[in-house]
Amino acid sequence: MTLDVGVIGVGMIGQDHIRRLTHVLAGVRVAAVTDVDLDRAKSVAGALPDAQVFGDGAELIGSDDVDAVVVASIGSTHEEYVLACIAAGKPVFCEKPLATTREACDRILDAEVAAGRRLTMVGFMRRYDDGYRDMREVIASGHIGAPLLFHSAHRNPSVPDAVTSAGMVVDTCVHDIDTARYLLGAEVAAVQVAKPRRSSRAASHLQDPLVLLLEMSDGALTTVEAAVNIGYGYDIRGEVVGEIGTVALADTNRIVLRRDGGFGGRIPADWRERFVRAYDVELQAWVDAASNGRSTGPSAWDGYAATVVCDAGVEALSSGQRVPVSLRDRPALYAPEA
Ligand code: NAD
Ligand code: ISE
Repeated sequence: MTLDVGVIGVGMIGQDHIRRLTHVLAGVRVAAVTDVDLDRAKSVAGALPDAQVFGDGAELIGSDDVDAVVVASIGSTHEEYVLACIAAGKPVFCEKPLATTREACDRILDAEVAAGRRLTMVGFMRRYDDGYRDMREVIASGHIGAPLLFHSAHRNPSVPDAVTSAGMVVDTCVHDIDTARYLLGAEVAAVQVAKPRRSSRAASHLQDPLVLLLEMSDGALTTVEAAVNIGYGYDIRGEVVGEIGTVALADTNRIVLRRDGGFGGRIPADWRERFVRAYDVELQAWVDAASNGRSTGPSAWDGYAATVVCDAGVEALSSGQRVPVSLRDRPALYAPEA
């Protein structure tokens, strides 16, 4: 069986996901696309074997020619599309964030709980990265003892001027927040933000770099360094310190080059390159589950928890205070997968 997928939002990641759905993954094809920029949607569809262009997301979701939906439009539009997919009973893969406010995420949780089944998967692709998966396995095996600290560094080479300091928290650190929950198996209980000396490469309105301190519900601590004008490449680092050992992401190179009295390797240019395999594995898992009428992976609950922590992070950034995080009770629908 081939899963007919409709893609809403055909910007950078929408086009990258269309490429993998069309040329890399099995059991799926892109049957429909839409974008508020209809010319862009038409041009993307023109390069596909047989994709319809819909005038808007609601039409695409309602079409009998669409079995399942990828939402890759800007974050503020996600709630509307995810709720429409749940109402239509269609599996939806929603790029992060699940939604941009706690209230919007609440509405999505309420809708899924009322539907009585999970339909939403959130695009936290790091959970499908071999390195993070191995780290999690090591932690779970007890090899390093109880985890005490997680240090995460999230460095982007540069960002457009439109990016704000709050945006660095909700758009960039959201991945590290989810990774902390995934690796440590605990929720975030409180957030503080430290503001180091600013990079001279950053726009004048930007607190770059910034450091989040996340207090986890079991007492462990996470530090998140976000830097978005680091210049030298897209660099993702992570290390968990346990009672008797540590486990860290290794450098991702396959080769080491030696010449001119030095040695080195390549640093990825951006998230597409660094996480290319993780995105492939993530979307294949979604396709396989959706084809069997199931959902899998990061759930609406994970999306909700990350957004609530981001809200607290933004408050801590502006107030300079420690901000406690309070989550609603987790519905039984979102009990961790066995
Ligand atoms: P982008 O700006 O390149 O593309 C967004 C697209 O959405 C544009 O084509 C825009 O016209 C379209 N759009 C805007 N409003 C719309 C609407 N109401 N209906 C339909 N389409 C609409 O942005 P991007 O970098 O591709 O990011 C898209 C989403 O993916 C964001 O939520 C972002 O956070 C997420 N993202 C995730 C990762 C990751 O690593 N998982 C990486 C990049 C982006
Ligand atoms: C982008 O939206 C992503 O999700 C990338 O994974 C992240 O590294 C980048 O900072 C964000 O802008």
